[in-house]
Amino acid sequence: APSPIKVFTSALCTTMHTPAYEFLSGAETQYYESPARLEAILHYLESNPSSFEITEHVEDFGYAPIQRVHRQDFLDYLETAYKEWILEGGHPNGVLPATIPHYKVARLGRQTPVNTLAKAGEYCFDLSAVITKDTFKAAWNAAQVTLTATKELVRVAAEYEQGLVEGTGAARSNPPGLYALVRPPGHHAQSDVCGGYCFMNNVAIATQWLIDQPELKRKDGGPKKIAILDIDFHHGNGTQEIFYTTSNPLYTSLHTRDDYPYFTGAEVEIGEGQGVGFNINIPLPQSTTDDEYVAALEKLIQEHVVPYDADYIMVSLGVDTYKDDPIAGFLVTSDAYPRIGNAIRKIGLPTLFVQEGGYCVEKLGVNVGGILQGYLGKT
Ligand code: OKP
Ligand code: ZN
Repeated sequence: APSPIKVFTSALCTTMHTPAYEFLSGAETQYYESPARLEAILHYLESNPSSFEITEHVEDFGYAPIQRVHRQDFLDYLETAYKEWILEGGHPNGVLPATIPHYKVARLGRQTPVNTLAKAGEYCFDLSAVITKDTFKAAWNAAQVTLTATKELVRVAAEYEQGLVEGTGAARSNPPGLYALVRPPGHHAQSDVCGGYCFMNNVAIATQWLIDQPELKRKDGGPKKIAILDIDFHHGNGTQEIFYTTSNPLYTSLHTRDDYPYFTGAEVEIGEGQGVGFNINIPLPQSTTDDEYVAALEKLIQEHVVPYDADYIMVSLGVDTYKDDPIAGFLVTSDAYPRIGNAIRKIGLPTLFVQEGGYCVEKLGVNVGGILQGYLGKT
């Protein structure tokens, strides 16, 4: 039988970064990326103790792994923006831009942003990434929780490999699974711009950390290879950008072709330089059903993820594919999630699931839980 999934989270994920509102279609609405999301998932996991082992133990990996992925000027901005905003008379809900350097304007000439509002526009691409007094700390915490889970991934993966060699441990059909239950999410955060509720790219930071570990090597002496599977409804423009010119990791994404973030996620975005062929976008129509989604995922896995021959799988886990998601959603029902988890299990590699989106709070537990249970082979 598979071991329970180790879940890494922290109380700070629910107490920090709580903007009161955002703007959707010009209207002031509740902030959908809320602590209630995390609480709902945690509640589901706690009521299924045979499948999940929850820990709030968080190690401090410091600043270096974050600096490997994000530019220092951007990080400094995230850390200081709110204080400066308030000093300049900004609204206490948090920092939001008023003017964003649209490319048609920016090509007329670029100036180094010094003004508070100019910086808000320079470092943010939409109106959903509200910076509050503790947003930097919240994003930092989410990254550290994800890194803690990643360190454990290395340990269980080594155990699993040993088991396979000796034929005594888990069979190929029961690869170990871990889950970082974090917020704010990360996959829209690029190296130097926040947006889409994301400030620091948790999956990118953890992936780069794995690649950077000097003692973690493949048989050929090269760094471990990671395949990222982004199953959030939205395209992960941040993760794509961060790894666009490298062949490790492989970035793969299934996402809406018709919705946010609109300007990225096309199939023709295949990577650049060394990265050509290592960025795989599969845009899907709004009408995508359970069967169509699972078929697209299985095809992506067979054609791209398996041939890549990775050592670890990182899943950007969003369940905003769900049909009743208030800001997103295909026609996907709760029945699809265990099937999705099962398809990922069949890759047969140690996998870290990292929480991204999903906003239908009432169904978040059963939907996220469905993927994880499916990964455990419980369908
Ligand atoms: C973050 B994640 C769409 C409104 C878009 C921002 C959405 C960010 C999604 N109607 N607002 O990928 O779940
Ligand atoms: Zn999303």
